[in-house]
Amino acid sequence: MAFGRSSRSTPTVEPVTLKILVAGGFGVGKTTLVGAVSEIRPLRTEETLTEAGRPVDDTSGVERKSTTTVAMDFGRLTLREDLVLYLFGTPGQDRFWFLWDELAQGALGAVVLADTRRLEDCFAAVDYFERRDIPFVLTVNCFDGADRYPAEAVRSALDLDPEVPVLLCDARERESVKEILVAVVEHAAMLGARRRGSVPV
Ligand SMILES: Nc1nc2c(ncn2[C@@H]2O[C@H](COP(=O)(O)OP(=O)(O)O)[C@@H](O)[C@H]2O)c(=O)[nH]1
Ligand SMILES: [Mg+2]
Repeated sequence: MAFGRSSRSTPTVEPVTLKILVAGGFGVGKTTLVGAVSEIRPLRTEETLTEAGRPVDDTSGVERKSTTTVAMDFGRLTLREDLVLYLFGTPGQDRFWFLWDELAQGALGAVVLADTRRLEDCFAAVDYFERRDIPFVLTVNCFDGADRYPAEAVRSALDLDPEVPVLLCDARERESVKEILVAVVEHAAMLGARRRGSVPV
């Protein structure tokens, strides 16, 4: 990008990279959300197993199994020249809970996606982030045909802390998803500043 610029231009800075988790129940739109904003082709674990795993795994005879085991999403979004988000979709299936602690290492914050038709599917994710003090934004993915509820109704149904942002999105829309991710960064920054004592509680 800096190629051909005059020597007077500001030197390109190394961007800050932030890790954000995308959690929620199975089928709530995690893969869709990551795919909607990612600048890189979303990496799915199917591909990891078949491509990266090829030299070590002898998959002969179990090809079908190796491509259906786990679904985890990975994506990247440059919010600004100096700020890049890496998105990690947490596995929705209960049997992959053991991966969450690895994924959560170094995460700035999280998006918990919810579908108001099956709100209980996000309880586990909400609990997980609350217990570990990982900042999160509760995001209702507005499926066609699902009733709309005011944010406060969702907050009270989930018994969320008053300061947890409750937002609506369409996981298929890039701009909608971007707003959610910006909200996660801002919420985490606010909590971080408060923990450091630089803003009044
Ligand atoms: N109408 C609608 N469909 C959606 C939306 N988000 C996801 N879907 C669909 O819901 C299904 C499950 O989404 P997916 O992203 O695979 O869920 P995941 O299991 O959380 O990764 C897919 O068929 C999506 O196309 C949305 O915002 N609106
Ligand atoms: Mg998925």
